[in-house]
Amino acid sequence: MAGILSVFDDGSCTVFSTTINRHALKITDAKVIVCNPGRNFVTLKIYTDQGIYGLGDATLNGMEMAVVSCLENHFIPALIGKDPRNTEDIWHYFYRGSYWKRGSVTMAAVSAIDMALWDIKGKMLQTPLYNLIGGKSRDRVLVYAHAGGADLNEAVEKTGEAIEKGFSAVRIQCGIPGISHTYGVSGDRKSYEPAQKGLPVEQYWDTPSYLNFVPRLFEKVRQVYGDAIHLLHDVHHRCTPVEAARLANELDPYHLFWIEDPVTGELQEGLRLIRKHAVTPIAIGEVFNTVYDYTTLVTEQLIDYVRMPVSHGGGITHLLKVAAFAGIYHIHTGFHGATDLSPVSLAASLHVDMALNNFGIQEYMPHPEVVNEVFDTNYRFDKGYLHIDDTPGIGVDISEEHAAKYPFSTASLPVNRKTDGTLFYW
Ligand code: EZ4
Ligand code: CO
Repeated sequence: MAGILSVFDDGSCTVFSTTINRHALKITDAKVIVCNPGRNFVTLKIYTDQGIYGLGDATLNGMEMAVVSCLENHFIPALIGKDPRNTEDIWHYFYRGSYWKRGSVTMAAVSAIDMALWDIKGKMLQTPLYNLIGGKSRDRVLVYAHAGGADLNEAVEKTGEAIEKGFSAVRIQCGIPGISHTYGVSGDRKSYEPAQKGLPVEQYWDTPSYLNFVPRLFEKVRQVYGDAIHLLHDVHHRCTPVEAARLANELDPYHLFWIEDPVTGELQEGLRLIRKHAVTPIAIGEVFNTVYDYTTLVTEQLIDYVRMPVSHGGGITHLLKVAAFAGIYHIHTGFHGATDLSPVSLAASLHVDMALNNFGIQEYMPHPEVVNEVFDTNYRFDKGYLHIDDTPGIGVDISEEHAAKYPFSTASLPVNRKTDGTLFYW
């Protein structure tokens, strides 16, 4: 049995060689570790008086230092002395208790705290996180890969490479004739990383060219790879409701697993028009941070998948509530999993994916090898699925020594303009 060797009269017990007093546990300190093994990551480490620490991912792509400041100057001082086992109360302390609530920066900080506390809870009880939130609802987690091509042929080729690697679900993005940069396509054939060093680069966009091209892309991919493979596509917030309705309708024949962010997430009512014209499933929420961003989308059944990630949507505590709310309306999960979510986030998502009945799919963009020098992970890919082991807590550790070799370097997401110069959504 994992760990607990003896329990004493005063309630303390011995776990391996550490003696834990179960009647008292206090947060003694917390620190923020910022590193850049190929890209920036912000990791919160919370220490307790029992020698156990927990990790949370606080990375907000291109806005890292805003979250660091929120944690260091405002949240960490208020955490010291609290009992880390009270995850619900501490969540409400930082969410409900803050007059200035919601927003990406604050919620990334709340999320990191919550993740680290659940990590501590699991380590203390010597059990993987999924056992604390419902146990295993499945053996393995279906994931989707990214395939991005500069043109149609390359997109088809990259889709084939993902299938070769064992993926049964592939998100396809493709360069559009007449547009110089397209979301999801890497210029140098390396793995796609949208944040670039320094200030935001400006890119150009043309919706009519995009709308004409995308149905042809999926027609071609279906011809080449057949019906069995799950196909996904990210519109990345770039259509108006009527444009999105046209796109979703024209994609109906190719039976996509989903289209993502067909309109900007803040326009919840915009989804009504899409639903009137198409049955292509819809996923939304990678930029959301509370359940309140979802109320119309869920109660009117305007979407099929919730994408809000554990690292931006209030951590485990809040994500479980969002998933339960979605589940009542037969909506599934498809959590965000781009490379700007650290291995701590990916592992935390996998625990939630394992435990939920209404799990749908998990995004999986493998981190480059250098990231594994800094983070010690507990998941592995096999034949289209991720498997997570039974390491207690979230199960990912960080090497501060290796992290220190890769100092922070400012990077920003692009800014997008229409071809005539009008500022647009990226
Ligand atoms: O652009 O995570 O579905 N995935 C995405 C991502 C986002 C980045 C932004 O930091 O849309 O690639
Ligand atoms: Co997306």
